[in-house]
Amino acid sequence: MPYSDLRDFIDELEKKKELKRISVEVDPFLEITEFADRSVKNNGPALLFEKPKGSRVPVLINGFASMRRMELALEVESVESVAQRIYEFLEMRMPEGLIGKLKMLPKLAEVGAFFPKMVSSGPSKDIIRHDNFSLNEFPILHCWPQDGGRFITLPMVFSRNPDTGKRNCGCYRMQVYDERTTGMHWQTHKHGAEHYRRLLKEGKTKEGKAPRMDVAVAIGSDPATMYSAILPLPPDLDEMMMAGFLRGKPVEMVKCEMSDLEVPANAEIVLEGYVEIGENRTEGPFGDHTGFYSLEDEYPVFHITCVTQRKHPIYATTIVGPPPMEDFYMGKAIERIFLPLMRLQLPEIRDISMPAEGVFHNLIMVSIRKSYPLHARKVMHAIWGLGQAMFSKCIVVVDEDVDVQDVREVAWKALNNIDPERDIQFVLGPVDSLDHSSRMPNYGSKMGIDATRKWREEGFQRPWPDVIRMPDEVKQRVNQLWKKAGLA
Ligand SMILES: Cc1cc2nc3c(=O)[nH]c(=O)nc-3n(C[C@H](O)[C@H](O)[C@H](O)COP(=O)(O)O)c2cc1C
Ligand SMILES: [Mn+2]
Repeated sequence: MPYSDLRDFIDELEKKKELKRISVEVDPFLEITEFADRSVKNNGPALLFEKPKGSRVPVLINGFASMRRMELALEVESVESVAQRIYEFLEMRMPEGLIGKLKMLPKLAEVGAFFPKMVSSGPSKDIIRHDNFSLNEFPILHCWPQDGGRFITLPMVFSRNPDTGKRNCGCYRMQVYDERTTGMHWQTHKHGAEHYRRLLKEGKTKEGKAPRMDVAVAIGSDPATMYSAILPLPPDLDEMMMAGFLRGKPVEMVKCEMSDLEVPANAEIVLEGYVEIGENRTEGPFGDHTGFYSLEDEYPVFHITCVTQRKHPIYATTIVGPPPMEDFYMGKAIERIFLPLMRLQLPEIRDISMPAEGVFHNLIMVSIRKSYPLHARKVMHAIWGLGQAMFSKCIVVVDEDVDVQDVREVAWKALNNIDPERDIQFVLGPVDSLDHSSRMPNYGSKMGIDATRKWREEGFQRPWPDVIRMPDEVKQRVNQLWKKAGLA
């Protein structure tokens, strides 16, 4: 049964002993971060702070912060099975003949069953406030000492593409400026930023006013719906449809009070408002998922005009910081879920891995079935052209016999296999907005390392040695002798 909302998920986490209620008073100013950081680094449970200092609203953190909790969130035994389901869908081509087509019908009906469904109301409308609301009521974290303020860290930010009318939902952090104003940290490559740019291009309205972009922010929902906000989907592909696919049931949406946007009916808290086109304000610094503070920068401003919420809402949040944090597990699940999609374009890919220390964009290790000269270079360039994988600062390509989930094996084999001057490819291109080393924001270089075995057709004339391995029969003989020798 799909989770009906956040509290349903919390109940399940509690049943599975994956959640700890914290009844002592803890301060959202730094203290909750320290709790969450220690817990995730010690494989601890999700935490529900019942008495955050200064607020009556409880705080959920680390709900996704282990592979087990990711599996519970997505209601699967292993996240690989999500990948398998996606793969089966993508494999689905119109078969020949009437019988074949008829057999397809149930699958197609299933596709229809994922589309979000409009409902007239829901718990997110329990309380509707056009005035007398304040962000100060909520236990919004001040995460790290040098942060520019308090940040909403796990929002689902809804907007519409002004040209196609298609919905987008992305997770972009929001710095609290005052009781009704926040930052809107959609980085330049993200879909929210693209919607904004399109409106910016339109310029002033007929009345000579700056156009406003309607934005609605939902905080806390069932876990698959929350998770869909971070998925790197193509533009105009509705995250709510993906959420419906993940949970196996349509997401129920309600219309906003102030705009024609829609938000999940089961949301805990909804902030409705607008972004004034052309208005920017300094955002940051913020202790980021790179483990460093991201620098101050100019970002749009979100003005809240209405708050709708449950009677007793729960505030869902996360922290990022030195890895591994909760977002590592969310990202690891993306790695697993998106591999079959990547393989659809690049069937030569066997596996990929983004170790925690690489904070996603800094390092991706790829094993391929190499079939032609410079094949590894082709794979690098393809990855640099593939959605948010464009940010990959360092791509290491190895042969298919290398297990990329084992960083030590990759380091050992790759370092042996490379002649650096020959095998390293530098390119210029867009880089992650969080990269503090690039010469300019969003502009920098990337490195691909071809660590595959080199071929004659690639100009390599020397023999290539084998990896050392003991034959199995010798191992078995020694197994016997080992005991006889008294080595237990
Ligand atoms: C905890 C967390 C916080 C994030 N914060 C931001 C952020 O502040 N700005 C941003 O552009 N992306 C942020 N992301 C990444 C985006 O959510 C992700 O790139 C997503 O695919 C964006 O959606 P979009 O492709 O519809 O734009 C964050 C991800 C996580 C897991
Ligand atoms: Mn999107």
